[in-house]
Amino acid sequence: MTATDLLAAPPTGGPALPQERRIVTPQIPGPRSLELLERKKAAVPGAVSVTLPVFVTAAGGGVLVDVDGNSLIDLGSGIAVTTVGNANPKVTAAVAEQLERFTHTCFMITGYEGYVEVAEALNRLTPGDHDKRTALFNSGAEAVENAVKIARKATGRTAVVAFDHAYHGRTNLTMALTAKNQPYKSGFGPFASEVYRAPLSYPYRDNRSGAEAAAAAISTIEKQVGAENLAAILIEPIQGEGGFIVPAEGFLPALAAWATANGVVFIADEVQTGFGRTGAMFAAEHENLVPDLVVTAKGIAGGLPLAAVTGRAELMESVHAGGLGGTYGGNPLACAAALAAIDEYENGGLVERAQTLEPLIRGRLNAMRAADPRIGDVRGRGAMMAIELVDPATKAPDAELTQRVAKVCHADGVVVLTCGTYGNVIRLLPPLAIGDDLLVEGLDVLARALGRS
Ligand code: PLZ
Repeated sequence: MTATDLLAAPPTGGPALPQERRIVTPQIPGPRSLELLERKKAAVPGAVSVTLPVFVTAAGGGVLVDVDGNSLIDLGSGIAVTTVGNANPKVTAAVAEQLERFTHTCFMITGYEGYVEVAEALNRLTPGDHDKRTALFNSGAEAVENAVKIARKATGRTAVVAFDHAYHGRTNLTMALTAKNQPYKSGFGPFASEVYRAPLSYPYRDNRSGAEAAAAAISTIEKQVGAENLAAILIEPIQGEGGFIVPAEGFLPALAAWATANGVVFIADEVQTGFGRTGAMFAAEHENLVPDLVVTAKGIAGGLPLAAVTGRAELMESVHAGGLGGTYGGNPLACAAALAAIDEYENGGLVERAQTLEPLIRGRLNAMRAADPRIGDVRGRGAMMAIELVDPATKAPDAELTQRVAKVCHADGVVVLTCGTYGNVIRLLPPLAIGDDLLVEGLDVLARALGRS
């Protein structure tokens, strides 16, 4: 099939798409993508930048097919969103069915069952068997903002603590909560007040046990904020954009225990780590953590925009009637998608799939590390794994090498993403619908790319 044939009859997405890496143009991006890139440049501000400027026409399983007919291995899942697989057939069927019935009412005007069902599912699935409530929103950032609103209202306090390397979004409050200046914050201030930052546990760089790192964070909080002023501690159980940093064991439980003892709301931002990604339904489970509030988004609805705050009933009910909401929050199409996706996570073996992928990915990355000391660290959990690239002599972050490796992977038809405060981490977030062979091929391409960079 030529690229023109593919365009004449655009392939449908989902697992029916041939699961292969196929490069049919002399270079990626191919000519049609380049044409679209020119149109993008004239129509969309450069501030909305594109990592790999191919334009997608279909996707599913573990591949993205572009307008030139190239089929790329997807090791990014649109940043941990299409965990159930792109255009997952159960998700598309559920959305199509809902689409025929109604597309919107605004849940604040007239209700519908899908919203309540998603709330019930999240109340059941998030850690802890206490009484819970869930409110739905559109994006991770919006949900984080609402979690902070709820914590402030419930405690009557204003301060919020976030951590080094944190990423929580691009809205005004979440920019303040996000650590990294470029590209997220520079020139966009003034930022929301009453946001404070504490040191994280970063085992590769701080040589601290979880308990030591927690003691340092708690000391910073007590000395610089004061528990009596603190509404919430907000933390990603594994730092996502900040570099896939898995805190040392004991760090998170010690913080949570301190929060509980001091009447501080402990908020887990599971936007990137949630829904099977780390080999548990939620990453907090790896350390038996029961957060007061859990923020979810991304993987929740198989690609449709949906986010949630789930938490202790007494906190969630502390907010006055009408105090939470939004025109589109819990849109019926997104709820239908979420119910199908959640069914896949619960009953489709996807959490187990992430557990199976972990040793496969870790094994390959460790082998790469043994052969190349520029890989300073291999880390992550489940299908959320990464390598940190450094100068082997000094451990200095090597962002240029990271960019080169990513570019070679892209040119070879594998979508990998970078991250990290220092821009020196290559992260892997494959859809859990990817086949082993394709994943291994993608990892081989990554290994070759490193060898050539
Ligand atoms: N919390 C932990 O990872 C989104 C950001 C991509 P939204 N991460 C991807 C980019 O450059 O904008 C994220 C996250 C964590 C919150 C968010 C924000 O989620 O749905 O992008 O608002």
